[in-house]
Amino acid sequence: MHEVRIGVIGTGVMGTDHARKLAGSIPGARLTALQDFDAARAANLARDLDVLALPQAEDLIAHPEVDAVLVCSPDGSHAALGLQAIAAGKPVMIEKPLAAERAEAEAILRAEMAAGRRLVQVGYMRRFDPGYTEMKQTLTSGRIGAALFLHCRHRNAVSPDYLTSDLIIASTAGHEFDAARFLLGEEIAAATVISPRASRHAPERQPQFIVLESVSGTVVDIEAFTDARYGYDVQAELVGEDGTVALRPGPPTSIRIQAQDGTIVPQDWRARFADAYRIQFERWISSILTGAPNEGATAWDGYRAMLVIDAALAAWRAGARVAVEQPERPDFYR
Ligand code: ISE
Repeated sequence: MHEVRIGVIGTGVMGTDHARKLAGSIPGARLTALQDFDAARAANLARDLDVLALPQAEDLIAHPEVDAVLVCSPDGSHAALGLQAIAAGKPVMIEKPLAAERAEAEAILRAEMAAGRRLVQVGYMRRFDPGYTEMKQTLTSGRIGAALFLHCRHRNAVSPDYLTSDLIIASTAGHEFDAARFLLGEEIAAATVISPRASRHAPERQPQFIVLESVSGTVVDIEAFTDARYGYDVQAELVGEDGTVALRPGPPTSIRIQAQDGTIVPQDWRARFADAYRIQFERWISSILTGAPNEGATAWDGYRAMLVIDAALAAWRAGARVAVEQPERPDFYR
């Protein structure tokens, strides 16, 4: 195989952005098909990109011109589509989260192990962001000593009405849970959550402040604030015994204008993580072509992130510290 023919399920904001990337600029990738529950939306994009628009997700997964599947449909459909792709023996990248329910995630693990090869990658794209990658390398090199604190901030400019206080933990902060596991290279042992007052700009939901403890004793604090107005702002700082390493997400230029000196803040994640998404696809395609594994989140990583989400939700509801379940990692995922 010298190219991978990709079908994208879900042509909303992320699916459209991904489809455009896969249609043009990823070596070895060829976009061949799209599907969305809104058939007209899929057909419009398909016409624009000169690819097939298929009526049902099942048709796309089974289509002979689709070698690999990208799932960008609503969260509730992720697991069922992932299972269908595994049954068809096709590699599948599932936008986060892996599944909406824990039992569904466990069904994916079982199906993938029964298939006998790694077919699933979860779209936790920060693992490919040059900043996060360098932070991890710095920690691993030993230069800053053992990690004591990881400070994370996740701010969105605006958010949709359906985003509730619990979804800020389950969906928004899910990225931070995976990033913490990735950066620290270990599991999360416990979660505690404190919620400040709601912002007057979004009175129906509360921002969240989540404290995680890693198994070896690093404390991770996460501010998840989805109505920050001024822009999309993701920050992280690792504090070690001998020094710190932090993201520097700013653009390469600064602007002085009308008595102000500063940089432009992106309005959403597509611009901020454009490199991460591109590298994620490049590595995914090359690992399908060569069979070599990559740094991407496996189904196991997606499952472990869900266990942290479950503990954080329970901690929030109970107003107490909740331990994260620690199932044993199957050999298949070692
Ligand atoms: C959104 O749901 C995402 O999936 C993005 O990747 C994330 O960075 C953003 O903050 C979320 O709201």
